Amino acid sequence: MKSKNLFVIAALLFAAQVYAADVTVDGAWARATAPGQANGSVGMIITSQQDARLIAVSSTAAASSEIHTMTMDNGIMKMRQIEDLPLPAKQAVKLGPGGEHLMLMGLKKPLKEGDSVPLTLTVEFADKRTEKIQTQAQVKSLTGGHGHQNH
Ligand SMILES: [Cu+2]
Repeated sequence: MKSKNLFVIAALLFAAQVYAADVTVDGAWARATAPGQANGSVGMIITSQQDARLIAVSSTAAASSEIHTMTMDNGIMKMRQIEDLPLPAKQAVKLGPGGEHLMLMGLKKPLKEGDSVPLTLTVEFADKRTEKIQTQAQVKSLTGGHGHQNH
């Protein structure tokens, strides 16, 4: 009886790993913030093996997290929240400055180079099944310490 239970657990773990491989997140990073800066932006590369959408993001480092896109408005780049982000099958979707990105709203403390920020992404597949993916964003300073941060 005991070994049968173990087998069931092993089978469940195996199934969980198969699902987890549906979506991979690579190179998640967050931009270091200046003191007093309330929000931080996050980039990464998401690859889903089947058609899916990123529908939510959360982080314990911020009061709330949003999916953003950049649009041109009278020649000025503006950020706008979007409800979801399509993840076409087997396509690497790159998030980062200048395009779609994730936004940490209401940071609990400034993001410092070398820190890592925990993130939970929620992805919904075409069959309505959802999956949560945990990742850590490495905080990087893109400006070489000059502090030109206009995000
Ligand atoms: Cu943004």
